[in-house]
Amino acid sequence: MPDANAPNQAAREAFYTAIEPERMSALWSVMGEIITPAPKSPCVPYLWHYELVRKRLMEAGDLITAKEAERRVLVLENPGLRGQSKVTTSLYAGVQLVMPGEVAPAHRHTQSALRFVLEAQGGHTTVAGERTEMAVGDFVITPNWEWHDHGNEADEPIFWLDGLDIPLVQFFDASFAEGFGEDEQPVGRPLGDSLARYGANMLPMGYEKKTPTSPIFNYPYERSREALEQMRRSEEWDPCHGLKMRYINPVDGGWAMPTIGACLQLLPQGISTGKYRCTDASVFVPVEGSGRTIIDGESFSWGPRDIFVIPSWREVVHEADDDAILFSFSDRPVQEKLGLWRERRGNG
Ligand code: 1HN
Repeated sequence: MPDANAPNQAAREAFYTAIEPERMSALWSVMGEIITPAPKSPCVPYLWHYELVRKRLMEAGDLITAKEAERRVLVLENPGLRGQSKVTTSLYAGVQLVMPGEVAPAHRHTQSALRFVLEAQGGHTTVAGERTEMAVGDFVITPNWEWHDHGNEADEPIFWLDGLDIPLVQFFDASFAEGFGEDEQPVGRPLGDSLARYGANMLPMGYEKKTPTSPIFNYPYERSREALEQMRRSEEWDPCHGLKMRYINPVDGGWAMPTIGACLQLLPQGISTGKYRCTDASVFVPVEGSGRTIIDGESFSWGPRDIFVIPSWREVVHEADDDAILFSFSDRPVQEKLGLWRERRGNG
């Protein structure tokens, strides 16, 4: 930071004023703000209680149909990023409601989406000609530029969390979108086709990787939960994460989506995790259990379906009152590809 009491300070100020209309500025007066010694984000920690989000969504259900809204979603906007429709600097989150009998019409866009199902008695999404039924805890992917529509033929409303890479696509000025022209796209494959083809630790002979996104588009909760239950028997807990698994693309073992990394973790009853920080801001959704997460000393108590955000490089401790299962997502795949991702355990 240059000395504000320098003998020629007035001349310096005059110089800055002179070059401003010439669209130049002095790096030395802004360098400390743009190259920080550690991440310094306007994104802040926050928690949305599911009960409140659900109540507001039901009110929205009386005000507008899914078809009229195109997507009936309440955006979860980070209080530090107001007016930007962002939950973190790089990601978007919202909660979507589809009422019985409704359809959210088919469209496609260059933003990739994930769904994490919060409440469902039925309901489906169709992606690229294949339909999948949605059950609580399922992790469902809509790859970029694939047609997708949602429907609910059950008697109860369906709610899910949407996570999209909207701010990343915006950053690159690479947004394209179009409607299909009909409410629903034709279904050309049987239910469960992708999971059978790609989710059984086998690949069809001659399979060639053509896209960066996993060919599995519904990772059923039942299976992921069972994996964690089986693993816990070995009692090899990570001090900072309990038991944490990442959803993978079975074609290459990488993340299931190129821009968003998703994980499911088990925190055993009574755990208080070791201090941890990392450069990827994350959105967390507890599925089972209750506890609290302490972010830079501030405690956020959570139960099933609450949604909270941890910004980059904040010190985090999780405490579970009973066995807890947490889903989370972040931009970690992007940071890893760019060689930016870092973590730190313990103090520091
Ligand atoms: C979208 O297409 C969905 O398909 C949800 O359900 C949320 C937010 C912004 C832009 C597109 C969906 C969205 C979205």
